[in-house]
Amino acid sequence: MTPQTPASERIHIALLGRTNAGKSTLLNCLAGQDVAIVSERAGTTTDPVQKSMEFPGLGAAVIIDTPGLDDNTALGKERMARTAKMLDKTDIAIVLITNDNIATELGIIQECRIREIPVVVAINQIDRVENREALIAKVKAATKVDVVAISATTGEGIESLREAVVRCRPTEERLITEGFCKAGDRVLLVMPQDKSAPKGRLIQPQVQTIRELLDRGCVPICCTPDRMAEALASLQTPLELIITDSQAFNEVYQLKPEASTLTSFSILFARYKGDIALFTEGVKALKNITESSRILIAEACTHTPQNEDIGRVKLPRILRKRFGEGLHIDIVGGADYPDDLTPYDLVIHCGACMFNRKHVLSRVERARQQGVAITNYGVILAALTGILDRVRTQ
Ligand SMILES: Nc1nc2c(ncn2[C@@H]2O[C@H](COP(=O)(O)OP(=O)(O)OP(=O)(O)O)[C@@H](O)[C@H]2O)c(=O)[nH]1
Ligand SMILES: [Mg+2]
Repeated sequence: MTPQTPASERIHIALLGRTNAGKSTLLNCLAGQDVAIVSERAGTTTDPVQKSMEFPGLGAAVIIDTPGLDDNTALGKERMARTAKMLDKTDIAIVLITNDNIATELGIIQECRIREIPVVVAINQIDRVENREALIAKVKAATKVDVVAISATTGEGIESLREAVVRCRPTEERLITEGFCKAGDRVLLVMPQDKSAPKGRLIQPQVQTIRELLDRGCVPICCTPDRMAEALASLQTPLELIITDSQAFNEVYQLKPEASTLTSFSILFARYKGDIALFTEGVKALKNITESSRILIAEACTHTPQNEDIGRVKLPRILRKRFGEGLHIDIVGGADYPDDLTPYDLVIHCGACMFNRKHVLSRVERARQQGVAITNYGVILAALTGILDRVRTQ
C-alpha cells in the first residue's frame, strides 16, 4: 500500500459561498464521488467536510466544503465562525456565486485578500443562467479576481476551474533542510526509537527529512543515540550535518565532531512550519516571566494525553519549577485557540505536525498582530535546557 501524503503536506482548498450555491455539489464533482450531502434545502451542510484527493496539476490536496455564509440564525452564526476558522488553513479559496447579488461574497473575498489567500470565483449553476456573458462581466468587474463559469451538476467549465486553481498554487517550494546542507553532504540523523516511538515505523518528521535528503542528493545516515559513536567511527572525515531528536541532544553534543553543524528535528520543523525568527525572539519573553505571569500552551490536535505528554505534563512542570508553582498556565487543544491572546505573556504552540504551514502561520500572525510573544515546543525546550545557543537555527 502506498502511504498517503499527510494532510499537513496537502494544499488546502476551501469552497465558500452562500447556502444552496452548490458547494457540496462541487465537492462531489471534483472528488468524482458522493462525499457530501446535497439538497435543495438551504443550510444542508452544517459542519465543514474535508476530502483528501489528488488535484490534477496541483498534487495532493484537501478540499474543504463549508456551511453557507448567509444563515442569520444563532446556529448559523456559529457555523459561520467555524467557516472563518477554516480560512486559517486555506491555501486557495473557491468562492461560489450564482447571481449578481454578491455583497456577502465580496465580504469573504475581502477577508481572503487580508489573509493573502488567492481566490477563484466560480459562477455556479451557469446552466440556469440566460445571459451568461453579462453576468460574467458584472462579476469580473465587481470582484477583480479570476472568474470562471461552471455547472457542478453538468460538469461544464470544471476544467477551466481546475486550471484557474492551479494558477493560484504557491510557487515557492519549501525545504526542511534548506541552507543546512547541499548535494553530496553526509547527514547523520540521530533518532531514538524508544517506547514512545510508534511500533514498526518512523515518525513523520523523520520520514519527511530522510526523503528530502535523498531527493536533494545528500547521503543520509541514520542511527540511534547509543550507536552514534560507531556511526562516526565508520567515517573518514567529519560529517557536514547532524540532525538529532531534541531528547538526545546532550549525548549527541558530547560526541559531535567540531567541524559538523548540529541542529534538531524540532528546530528544522519550527522553521519549515512556522516562523523560526519569531519563535526564537519569543523565548526572550522568558526573562520577564514571573510567578504571576500567564502562559498559554496551544496544541494543534485534541489527542488523548499520554503519561509524559510534553504540552500537558512536561512543559508545565519545567515552567512551574523555574518560575513558581503559582504560574498560571492555560492549555488549549484543537480549535480552542483563542482569538484574543492579549491576556498572555507568552504563547507556546506545539510542533503542529498535523497542521499545514498556512494554519501555523495564521496562528503566529494573530500573536504577532496582538504583540504577544509566541514560540513553540521545540524552541522553548531547547532554550530551557540550554541547547538553543548551541544549535544552528537558521
Ligand atoms: N442546475 C444546477 N443545480 C445545481 C448546481 N449545483 C448545485 N445545484 C443544486 O443546488 C442545490 C444546492 O446544492 P448544494 O450543493 O447542496 O449547495 P450548498 O452550497 O452545499 O448548500 P448548503 O450546504 O446549504 O450551504 C441542490 O439541489 C443541487 O442539486 C448546478 O451547477 N446547476
Ligand atoms: Mg452543502
